[in-house]
Amino acid sequence: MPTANAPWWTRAVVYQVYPRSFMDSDGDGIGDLGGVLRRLDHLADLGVDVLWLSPVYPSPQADNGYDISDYQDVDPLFGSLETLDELIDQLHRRGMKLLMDLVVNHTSDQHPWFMESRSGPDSPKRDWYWWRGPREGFAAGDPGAEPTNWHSFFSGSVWNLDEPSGEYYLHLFDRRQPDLNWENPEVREAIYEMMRWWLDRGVDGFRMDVINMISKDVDPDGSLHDGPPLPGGPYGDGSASYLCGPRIHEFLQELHREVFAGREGSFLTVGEMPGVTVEEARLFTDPARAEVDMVFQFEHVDLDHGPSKWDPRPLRLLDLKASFGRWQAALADAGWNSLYWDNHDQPRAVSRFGDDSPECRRDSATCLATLLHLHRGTPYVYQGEELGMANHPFAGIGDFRDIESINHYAEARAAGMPADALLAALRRMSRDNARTPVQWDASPSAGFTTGTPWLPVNPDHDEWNAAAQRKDPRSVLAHYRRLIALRHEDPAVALGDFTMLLPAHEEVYAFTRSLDGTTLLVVCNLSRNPQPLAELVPDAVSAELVLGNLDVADPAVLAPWEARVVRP
Ligand code: ISL
Repeated sequence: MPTANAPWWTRAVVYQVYPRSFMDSDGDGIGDLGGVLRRLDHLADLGVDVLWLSPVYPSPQADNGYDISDYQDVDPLFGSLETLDELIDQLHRRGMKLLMDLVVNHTSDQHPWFMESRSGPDSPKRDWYWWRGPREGFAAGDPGAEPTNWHSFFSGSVWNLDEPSGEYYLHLFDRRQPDLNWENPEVREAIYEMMRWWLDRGVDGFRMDVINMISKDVDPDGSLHDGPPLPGGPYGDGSASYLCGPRIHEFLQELHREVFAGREGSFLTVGEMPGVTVEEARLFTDPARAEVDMVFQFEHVDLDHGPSKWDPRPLRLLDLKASFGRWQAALADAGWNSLYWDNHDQPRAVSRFGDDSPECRRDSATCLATLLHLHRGTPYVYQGEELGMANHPFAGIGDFRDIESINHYAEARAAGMPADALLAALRRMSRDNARTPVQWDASPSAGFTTGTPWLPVNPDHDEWNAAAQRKDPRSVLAHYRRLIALRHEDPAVALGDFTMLLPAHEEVYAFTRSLDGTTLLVVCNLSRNPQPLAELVPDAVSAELVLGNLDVADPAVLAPWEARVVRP
């Protein structure tokens, strides 16, 4: 990425709103667009540039809106198209942009496209989805008759039998989320038309849900193939057939051409890409190829568990350094990184990678933030992360609402896994940790709603809330504000070259960012142990402090969870 003429989003910070849990304006216990409008000053005060809005479209809410039944409207649960227009307008007045969530790998099974497709094998939209007969030698409905052995992200088979036609349809996620068939050009054109409609309405870009799954590896005769068997069950791993499939680059280039080419404006596209490799990411984000501006990759959030996310393990800092270091290097001269710890699918970073004990919570949250925001790439802040919100103390399985958690528990219990072990994994890894209401103040419902919140507020909100932090210059919130301002002020934060230091140190994460002869040195102590900075990075000791998360007690020692950005 050349420094001159670098796109606007290299200097931007994106804030993700998960509307259901952000702010409720009508007392039904579910956040809504009216609530987002009421809290825009929080975003402006933080200094973020872009709001990414998780889905607000009409939806049966099987997966909290990631199951869309109408792409061109707003669910009454959240407001109306008029409220959304008001949001676009209010954001633009404050100099912010709006990124819509684009979920086009699949629709809801209640989308008119799917209802038409399901009406029978002769439907003109039959081929808009993936319909297949039972496996050869099997009758529809027989155990093992599914066309392939792939396991769904949300448990069970990816195939659901439609009794009347005796055919199965594909759903990589829940059975209420059938996959669209991007091989069909009519499907692609319908999607591009819908995207152009949103841009005409004034939105500034899209976060593209599981966009690297839209191209499936299908034979010319329509066959799809089994994947290698997964341990402990009848299913296989189909990912080789749907992650970055054969036509993915072609589809994204076509999308870019059909939707953005020749359009006036400054847009942002970010593709969510589970399982994407750094080599592929470089291709996706090379501006010369005109596919997407950046991708969400998952390598760093996959480091603290085994092959399944439900098998959590402690993060080893060396693994994190190796991973981030590789992504920084590989996208240094072409392509661009997105930077995140948290989103609506991930447990809270302070509980997961930091230390949410009372002594370390504030310092580890601000240390992690400093580490991430000083990398080269565009940082994403997930609602509540800027307050140091932590995982929720879920008591039992009845407290969880997420389809992924609930399905996994049922499947694993049926396979004989003990309830205690399952609950322990859910408490650490469930997506519901990210989805408890934002903690605005210390009142009983944390200022989120006047009704009963759809997911309980974290009991720690009496201490950890925005109102308290706004008044406190040492708060996590104040620290995020400073980090975001620093990116806006200092071009080296946005565009400087990245060099990893101390790659083999197990507790200190250190690196430099250099641009046009100026250098920033970043040192972060990701542990409870004081670190001899004078020995480790002598240059950092007497350097000018640009930003730090603690009052420096001893310049030669990096205190537990201390982070410093200095100019040597
Ligand atoms: O959350 C995950 C970790 O277990 C992933 O498997 C997640 O489902 C994957 O990252 C895709 O996420 C996106 O698509 C899903 C939706 O449920 C997620 O909320 C969304 O971010 C299906 O639309």
